[in-house]
Amino acid sequence: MSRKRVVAAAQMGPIARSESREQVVRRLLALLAEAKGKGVEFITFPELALTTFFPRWMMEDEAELDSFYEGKLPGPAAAPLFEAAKAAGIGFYLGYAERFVEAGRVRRFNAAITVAPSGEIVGKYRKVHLPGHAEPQPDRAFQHLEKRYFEPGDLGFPVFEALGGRVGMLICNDRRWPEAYRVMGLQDVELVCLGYNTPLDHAGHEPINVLTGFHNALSMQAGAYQNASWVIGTAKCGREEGSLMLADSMIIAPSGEIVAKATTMEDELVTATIDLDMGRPYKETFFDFARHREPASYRLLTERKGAGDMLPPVRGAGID
Ligand code: ING
Repeated sequence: MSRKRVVAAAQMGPIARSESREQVVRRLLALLAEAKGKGVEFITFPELALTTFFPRWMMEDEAELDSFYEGKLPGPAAAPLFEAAKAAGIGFYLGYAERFVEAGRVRRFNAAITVAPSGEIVGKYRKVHLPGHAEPQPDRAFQHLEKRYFEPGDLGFPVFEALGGRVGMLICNDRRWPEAYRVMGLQDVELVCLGYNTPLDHAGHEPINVLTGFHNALSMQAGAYQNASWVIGTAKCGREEGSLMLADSMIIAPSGEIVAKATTMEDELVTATIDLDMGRPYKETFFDFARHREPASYRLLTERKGAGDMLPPVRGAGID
């Protein structure tokens, strides 16, 4: 018996700074309606899907900054999306900026939730890998201040039951870090959902900037293949408040093959029928982690943050 599911990447074009949450939610509802018409069971929306990508600006005024965050979801603006999805029996991943006060301290995370077709929130994730800077950088057309506006995620990389399989989440820059997929791979993940906002000028080096699309696909295809999992990557894209961001939303199989991809830089529903059993043959042969991985040789992965000195040769290697 195969576990086939119809899924979608609900790509969004630019969200203007002046666009209200109600206006944005109307766009999400239109994508949901299109998904319903196509028999879609699960939708991945982008990172920070309710507002413009605000880390591109330095903001001193805390009230202005707070205006881009949500408290507990669903708030009043997002409620219609949750209601319509439940009525349609469609589950979804939604990226948003999370703000709350804990022990008198304001906490801010770049977060995402997964809602089951039943309407129940079954997964919560906070972005671990924050790119960019904490302080504004000189000579940049746009800032990238995620290290200023968010804390690194403190929930690890959870995997949970949804769609009759094992589902996990990443957010944007996480997709470039193999450890992130592997922690979920070690929980037998079968579908990784992620949203991204990827400015084409982020690296500040043109030879790298021109490869943004290649690096996007490379990262997600590698993560999918090396963990024998499906990956849905959904962009918020286009020229958003002057900043041009990558589109290329795509759905990738455990084989690493791209099975569906966006062709516009606007709101676009990218759909595919995926078989959650497709990763099984990989996990039973050369990616059978229990048979082939050797964690005793990987200690440096958790002992070191940055690259450092070479390790001394192991005794008895014959070269000491
Ligand atoms: N954005 C970008 C991303 O990881 C970036 C930052 C762009 C990093 C291009 C490297 C190259 O896709 C977010 N929001 O993480």
